Amino acid sequence: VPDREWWKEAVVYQIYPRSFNDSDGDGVGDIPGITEKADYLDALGVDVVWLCPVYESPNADNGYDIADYRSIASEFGTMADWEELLDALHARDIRLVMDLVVNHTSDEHEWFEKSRRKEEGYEDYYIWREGRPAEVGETTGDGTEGPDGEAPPNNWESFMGGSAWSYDDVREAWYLHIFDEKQPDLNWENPTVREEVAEMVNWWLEKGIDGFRLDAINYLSKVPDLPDGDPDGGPPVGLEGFDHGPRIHEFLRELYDRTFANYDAMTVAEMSGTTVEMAGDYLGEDGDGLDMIFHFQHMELDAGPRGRWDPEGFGEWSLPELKRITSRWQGRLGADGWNALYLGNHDQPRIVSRFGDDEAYREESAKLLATFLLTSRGTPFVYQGEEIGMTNTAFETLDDVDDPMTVGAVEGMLAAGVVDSYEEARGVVDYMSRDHARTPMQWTGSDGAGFTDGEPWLALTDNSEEINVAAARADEDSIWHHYRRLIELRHEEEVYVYGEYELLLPEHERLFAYTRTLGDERRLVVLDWSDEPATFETEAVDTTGAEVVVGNYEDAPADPDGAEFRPYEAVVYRL
Ligand code: TEU
Repeated sequence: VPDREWWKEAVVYQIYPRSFNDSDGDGVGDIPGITEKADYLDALGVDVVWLCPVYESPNADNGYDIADYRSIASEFGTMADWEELLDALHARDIRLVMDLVVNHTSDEHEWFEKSRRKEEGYEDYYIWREGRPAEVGETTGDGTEGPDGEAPPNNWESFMGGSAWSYDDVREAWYLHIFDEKQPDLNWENPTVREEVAEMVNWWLEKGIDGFRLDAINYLSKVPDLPDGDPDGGPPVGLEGFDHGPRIHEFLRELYDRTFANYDAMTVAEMSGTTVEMAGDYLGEDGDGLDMIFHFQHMELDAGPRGRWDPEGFGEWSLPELKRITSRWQGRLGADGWNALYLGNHDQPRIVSRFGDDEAYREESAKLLATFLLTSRGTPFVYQGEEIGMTNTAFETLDDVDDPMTVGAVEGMLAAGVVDSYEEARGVVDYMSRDHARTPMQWTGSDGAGFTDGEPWLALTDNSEEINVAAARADEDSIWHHYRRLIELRHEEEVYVYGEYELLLPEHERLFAYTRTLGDERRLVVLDWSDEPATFETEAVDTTGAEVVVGNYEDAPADPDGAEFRPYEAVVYRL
């Protein structure tokens, strides 16, 4: 058994506060709304809540553009409301993990206000540069119009589309923003910035929180001199200039030593572009002290050749490839290092629409995904709504989309002539938009889905009459109860947490099967991850005397060996 830690044994539930529960009828979820649902979280059995940003923000990116790290956005409530939430969760033995967004701030943060005015001590809080002379006919993209004849300092692009630079009229210089223009990147080369961040982190830890999820943290360190990126690189162009940059380990280790090292706090670092080979340098005492990483390899499986927003070639993925990716992480991180397990979050499509079948096999496939998530080795993260099998929605026009990344991607494709109309981009939007995960939580079948008495800030998915928490809790066979049972199982039996993982049938096109072993305890998980039957046959395990622990159909095959599994059937056996 690897070192026991509370966060290894925990199941985390992610809350996107805007869309969780609105207590005051303004159409926006809020903190008292979450507190009202503390018993709900307790009934589901989760151990930790990861709360997406609730800090003061102009909401250019729904709170990921922070104007004040130490205050609560008034639309979400007050600091007193937040303290009440913390108490309500702790009273139920549920811990609270906050979001740490320190690659950038809002342009409305006072640091930026001071920096753009070059106030003493703040000049270098952000990444300011002079423009370069524009070439004849050069287009510089949206939001980058500087003075005549001036182009941005380099060719880097933003994740939100267009140039990663905007011109600031006050300072008369360009600032870097790898996300929205209202999200200027902090200058981590500046030691004062690093001190300020550490102080803020400690301020929250002192308030009694239980950890942080570190947002986009792989981008902190930029290559000195900010050279032009490979025009065919990325997306976005310039990625190699700031992804896992030269001083990233130094910055993270320093932050750890100043903060997390002194608390019993869990950390999970969001890091796209991380391979399992890189993980060791970030994780644990031998690395930068981080506990877990959200890698993105399984999120990239179904993108088109030109990345996430490629309007062509998206949506296809292969099960053997998914097995290769997850098994690499399962195999490497266990005794040393630890996995963060997730299939969806607030930036990704709904998991049942993406990796399952949200029509004919919605119930079965949602339960299969739950089984996979909750019986793999690592700490599972359940995203709000996943536990009732919430689905993707549809975006008829670009006006129906709120997410700046989706909008930026479409506008970028229109500007570059990759598509000629929204219609041509709609396929990838309906498949990939971050807004799928952001539609309000469906609590009941009534108007407003029990989310709000007012007008929801983002349109509900049109299936809340059928898919909602009230209905799911009333039905013992529901997806919700399946999650609840699997979470309970993880709490009761250590083999699901600490057991060794072994993949079976790596090349099988339909079946995903693996064992978990701890001492004499052994479990076999068989998933038919397809809409057709499949026969399980392997020499690798002896299934004599196997007992069904949990399945998603009535009458699971008693002996899996040679048995035919039905579409999206998912069974856990005790061997
Ligand atoms: O997301 C960052 C993120 O997803 C990128 O690091 C990723 O590499 C890119 O989107 C490629 O698809 C986090 C938050 O989760 C997100 O909601 C924010 O918009 C973003 O950071 C900026 O704070």
